[in-house]
Amino acid sequence: KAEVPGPELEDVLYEKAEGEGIAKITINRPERRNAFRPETVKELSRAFNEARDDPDVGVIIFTGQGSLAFCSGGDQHFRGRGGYVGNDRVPRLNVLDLQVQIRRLPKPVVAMVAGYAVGGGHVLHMVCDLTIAADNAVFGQTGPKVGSFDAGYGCSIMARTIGQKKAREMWFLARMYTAKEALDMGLINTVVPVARLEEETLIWCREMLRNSPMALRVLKSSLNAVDDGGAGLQELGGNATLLFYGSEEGSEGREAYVEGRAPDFSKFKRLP
Ligand code: 2NE
Repeated sequence: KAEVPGPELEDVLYEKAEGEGIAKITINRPERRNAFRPETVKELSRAFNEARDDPDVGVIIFTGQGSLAFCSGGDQHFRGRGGYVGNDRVPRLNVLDLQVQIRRLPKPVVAMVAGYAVGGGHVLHMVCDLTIAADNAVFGQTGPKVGSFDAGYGCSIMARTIGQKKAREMWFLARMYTAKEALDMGLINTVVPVARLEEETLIWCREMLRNSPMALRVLKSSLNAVDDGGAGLQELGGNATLLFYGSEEGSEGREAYVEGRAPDFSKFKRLP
């Protein structure tokens, strides 16, 4: 178990494998199939921020407690007019902000799915970089059955991942799909027996951790940029600035300013 600054977490568990570079964030509401309420999402956001800011963390596993569900979406008992209503009585759809946070987090986020990943829970696994599923996993969008939909990333990332026809099928019919079907349509990366889920997820995480963190960071933002428009380019551009600040050429500009002299960029080649 690791600490997340601020009030104690109630709906979420945050753990770090010491010396491994892996953080694990778990939705801990198994009695509701890990459905989220506004407070759950706020806690998830804090945990993801902690994992992002921690230089020892290179990969994040996102999962649900128990083997019956990854996440069953928004907790319908908390749904009001205008969104999900939390302790402050304000209706909100703060899970959309969490999706953006995971999408832009500059480290790989791996969804580890056992049981149901449905509704808003299905969108959460889709915004993760990889999905490792147990053979008991079930995937689907239930929104149209309960008077809801996610017309943001819930549609755009899905269509990009499995294609327009399959995405329309998944949303319009609101069927459930087995792990094998999800694998066949390219919705997830692999399927393993439920007893081996964590072991297999760790193998994938460790393999990524052996690779260059900067390469993974830039690749994630580049894969996002294709679909995320101006925000995607801003994310990719930020990585270019980050790399430039580490270069001699970038440093020359700063040093010249601090030293009160004109910068000398003449020694830096204009590469073809
Ligand atoms: C997930 C599923 C298929 C599981 O079925 P099963 O048979 O394994 O369990 P059961 O008995 O349905 O659920 C166990 C307990 O969890 C609660 C149930 O009400 C039940 O409670 P008790 O009767 O024991 O008291 N539970 C499960 N999911 C819940 C939920 N989402 N909200 C509140 N309570 C929930 C089955 O439970 C199911 O179909 N669940 C509903 C899935 C769903 O429709 N989710 C919302 C989609 S909309 C959404 O997430 C969304 C969006 O569209 C846009 C923005 C933000 C969110």
